[in-house]
Amino acid sequence: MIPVALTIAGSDPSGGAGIQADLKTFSALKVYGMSVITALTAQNTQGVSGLMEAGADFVGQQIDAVATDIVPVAVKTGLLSSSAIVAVVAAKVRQYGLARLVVDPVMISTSGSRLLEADAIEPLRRLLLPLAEIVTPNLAEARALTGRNIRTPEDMEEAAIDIHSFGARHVLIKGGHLEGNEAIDVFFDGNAFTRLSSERINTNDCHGTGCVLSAALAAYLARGEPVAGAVQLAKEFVTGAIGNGLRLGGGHGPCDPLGIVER
Ligand code: PXL
Repeated sequence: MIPVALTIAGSDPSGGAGIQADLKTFSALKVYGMSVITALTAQNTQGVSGLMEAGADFVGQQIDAVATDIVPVAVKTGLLSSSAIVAVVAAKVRQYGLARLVVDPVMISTSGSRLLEADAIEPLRRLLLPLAEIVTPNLAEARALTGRNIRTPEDMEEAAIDIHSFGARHVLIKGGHLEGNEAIDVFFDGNAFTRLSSERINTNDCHGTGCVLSAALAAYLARGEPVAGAVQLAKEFVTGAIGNGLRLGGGHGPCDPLGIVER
């Protein structure tokens, strides 16, 4: 049986991030992908020019349709847009007992557009993080979730303890935006920290990196990997996707989850 994963996220018509990046990643990892769409964005490599939300009830209806027919082994959430969508996603995850939940707490696009309303951060922390097997904030998202200033890997560890205390069972804080030659991520399982380090790849073509990482995590969890192993494999996968960045468009080209040697 093919493993099945579900992404609950927004559409990026330029194909680099969001639902499109997630489905490419699932396919590259030989996982059957399903997609519940929370919002349409109008965007390209240069920025987001519009966002149109699906009604929260209709997001719930999409989840009902898939979860009552093909039960996903792992689920990821990406762009959720509003507190009403956060609330319905959390309620449906509970209703269907969807385990192996990866929460990518998407807040602001690389180009600076708000993708989660400010008043949805608190519901995301209170309703969704307690259901998460793992949550994958970048530095700005970890700051927004904890109120901490984060400048060093030690600060990232302090923030990971806070985020774990909100109920997420594992925390992966992505340090790609830290200064320095290395990209250091901090993984916390509630007991111990692991630092995952990779050489910084000098590229502007990294649109969709966060989406690909969280989708790869969901794919490896769907394939039955334990969380710590899935984190290592997903980090390798996204590093490959960034190394494969495509020089497309006039802004940040997409990273490419396809064409990576499969493990
Ligand atoms: O990477 C965050 C993200 C998630 N989902 C959608 C996006 C973006 C960033 O642009 O467009 C749809």
